[in-house]
This record gives sequence, C-alpha cells and structure tokens, in this order.
Amino acid sequence: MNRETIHSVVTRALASQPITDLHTHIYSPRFGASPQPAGLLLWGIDELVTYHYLIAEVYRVVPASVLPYEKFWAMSKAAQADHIWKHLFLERTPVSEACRGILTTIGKLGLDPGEKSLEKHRKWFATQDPDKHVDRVMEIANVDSITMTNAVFDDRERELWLSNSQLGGDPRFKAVLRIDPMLRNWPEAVRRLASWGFGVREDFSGKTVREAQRFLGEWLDRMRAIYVAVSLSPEFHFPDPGGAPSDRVLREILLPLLAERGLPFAMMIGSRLRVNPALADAGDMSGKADILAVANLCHEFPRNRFLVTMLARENQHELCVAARKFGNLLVFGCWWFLNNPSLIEEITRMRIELLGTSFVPQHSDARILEQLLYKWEHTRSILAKVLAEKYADLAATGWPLQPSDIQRDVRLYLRDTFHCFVRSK
Ligand code: HDL
Ligand code: ZN
Repeated sequence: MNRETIHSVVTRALASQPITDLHTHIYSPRFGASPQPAGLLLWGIDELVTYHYLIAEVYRVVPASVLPYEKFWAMSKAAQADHIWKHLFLERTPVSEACRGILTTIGKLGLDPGEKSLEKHRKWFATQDPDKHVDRVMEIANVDSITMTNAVFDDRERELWLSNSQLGGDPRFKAVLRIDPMLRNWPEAVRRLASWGFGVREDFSGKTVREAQRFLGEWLDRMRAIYVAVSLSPEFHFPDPGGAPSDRVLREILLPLLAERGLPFAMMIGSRLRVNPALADAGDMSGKADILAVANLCHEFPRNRFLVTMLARENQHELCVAARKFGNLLVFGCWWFLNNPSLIEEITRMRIELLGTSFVPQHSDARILEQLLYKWEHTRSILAKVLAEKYADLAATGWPLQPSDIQRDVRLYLRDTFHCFVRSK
C-alpha cells in the first residue's frame, strides 16, 4: 500500500470503528436532563456555548474588571451563552479548539455552522427529545458506550442513586465510582462517611478500614461500576513523604478491595483545583506531577490494574516510559488542556513509538452530550494523520501491512484494549 492508500484505509477504519469512550461527564437521561434544574444530563446549544472552557476564554476578552464574576454567574444560561457568542464568535474569530468544537458540533447535527444567531439553534434543540437525542449523537459520533463519572460525594448524584435503583440500567452508559475526597481530603471524607453511618475515624482506628471498604463495596454494587477513579493534584506522591492519609487509604482500603473485585483504579494526575475560584469549574489549572508515584503503585500492587492519564504535557514522555515497565499500567487520553490537535498529535506519535498498540489514545471528557460529536471528529482526524504516517514508515521496511491489520489495531485503540483492561465484554 502506498501513502495515499494507507491514509484512506486508516481514515475509513477510524470512521467505521465504534468507540467506547472511557471517561466522560455525560449522564444517562435517567439522571434528569437540562434545563431541569436538578437534571445531570447537560445538552443543547446554551450548555455547549457555556462549557467551562469557553467561560475561561471569554474572561480573557471581557475581564472581571468589566464583567464581575458574580454578575456573570447571576445571568441566565442563555444570557451567558449570548455573552460568549458575542465576544468569541461574532466580535472575534472562533479559532480556539473549544470554539471550533461548537461549530463542528453544529455542522455534525446538520445545522448551519455559519448561522450568526443562537436563536435558530435554540429553536431546533427545543424540538429534540433528550433520550432520542442521545441515540442520534452516539450514532453520528459512532460511540457505542459512554462511561460516566459518578461522584458519590456529590449530594445531588448520591441522592439520585439512593432514590432510584434503576438509575444504572441504561445500556448505553457505564458507571464509574469517583471518590476524590477519599484521597484529596481524608478528614472531609471521614466526616461524610460517618454522617452516612459508616464507622470510620480520621486516625484509621477501630473498624475504619472495614467500614470504608463496606462503603466502597455498596456503591460499586449499586452503580455496577466498571472502575474507580480519582483526580489527583500535582503534589500527589506515593508513598507520601509526609505520610499523608492517602498512603493508608490506598494501601489498606482501596487497592486490596479493587484487587479482590478485579476492578481497575483510574488516576488522573496533575489537576490544581480552583486557582481562580471565581471561575468555578473553569478555575482549575494543570501542574507537573510525580511519575514515581505511579511506578511505585504499579510495582507495590501487581494484582491491581491502573488506568492513568496526566495533565501536564511535561509528564507525557515519563508516563510512556513508566508504562514500558509495568503491564498493569494502561496509559490513556489527552486529558483536558492536552485535548488540542497539536498536543494530541505530539503525544500520540510518542506513545505509538514507545508503546505500539498498547495504550488508549483518547477519551472525550465530554460534559455536554453533543461534545461527543466534535471531540471525536477532531481526534479521529489527528489519529488518521499520525497512524497513516506510522504505517507508511512500517510499510517502507517491506513489512506486508494489510488493511485488516489496520482495522484490528484501530479496534484495539478505540475499544478493545479498554474493554479487556476492565474485563468487560
Ligand atoms: O476531574 C476531571 O474529571 C476533569 O476532567 C474535570 O472534570 C475538568 O473540569 C474537565 O472537564 N476537563 O475536561
Ligand atoms: Zn473528566
């Protein structure tokens, strides 16, 4: 196959391969849908345009000295969207990745990306039924399974699960137990668990380990969770030089339980939260983190499987090298501030060169349903470019590369490596 043929085979293989999206913040419509105030499924043009990435970007153009944060947050969702649309799309060129994503999404839905007013789009979305819309978006994006992020320490989410046992039954979605406070703020986690009737103490005395594992076990069962996840700060170390509680939570509570249940543990490392609290979800930053923590965990817990992504570009090469040392480490995604074409290209090229086919190139991290359309469209085109280049280099050695080889690899990259790692069928 010559370069042109390889590129078209790769492009077709990527387009036709259903994707299992291993990390998103999208919810099944069973959790309620916006604009219902308590609805957790976010969808529609106003949610898309007020994505926290765009709130951060509009505050670079209209600073808080002009529009105080509290005034913005007091605006209606539509008014916030109009503000963002005016400043980032009408008065400036929507050239950033998050802006371009909105236009890709609008186009993929068959609407006019050149439409200058949000009103027409609002009218179209108002005629959509959320549940059917989920099917349509998954079909267009060619995503066969959406992995949720189910934050058990979030009151709204926890109450919904306790009040509705059918919540986890939507076959299009899989649940993930997200437990950040247990590793980022143990005193707070102990307070919450104790208030829910679990006999835990900050000093780990008494029945703390057993009771914390009972808590985790109950939620793993209730959610039928396919893995447990946390986001960790750049200062995360294992073991922690200061003997942070996270050492004991990992060693005595979480990892033995996950090993026994055969479930992976996902660590998303490098998020420095709320450096600008007034921006809320848009106020987080990235930071270089300690790869040795990952290597130490993989080494000390060979019966556990670790899904890891890191937020700093500077950590990516070291993470690939660590993955070469530990088969129980699966590297995934170009997370958050790395989910941009220039960085997806750089990181994916590096990972293919160091890890071959044994990694998961991407997750969408989508928060709003329709973001699946642009996040996967943009990623597929970058993957096509990088994979075509790598296969052309391979073909140049005289290796008899076949289209079926490429299809098999693409299936591994976009679906099967993850399914095998979480042991789901
Ligand atoms: O902690 C996480 O899962 C991150 O992905 C955050 O949700 C972040 O705000 C985000 O949406 N990144 O894309
Ligand atoms: Zn996320």
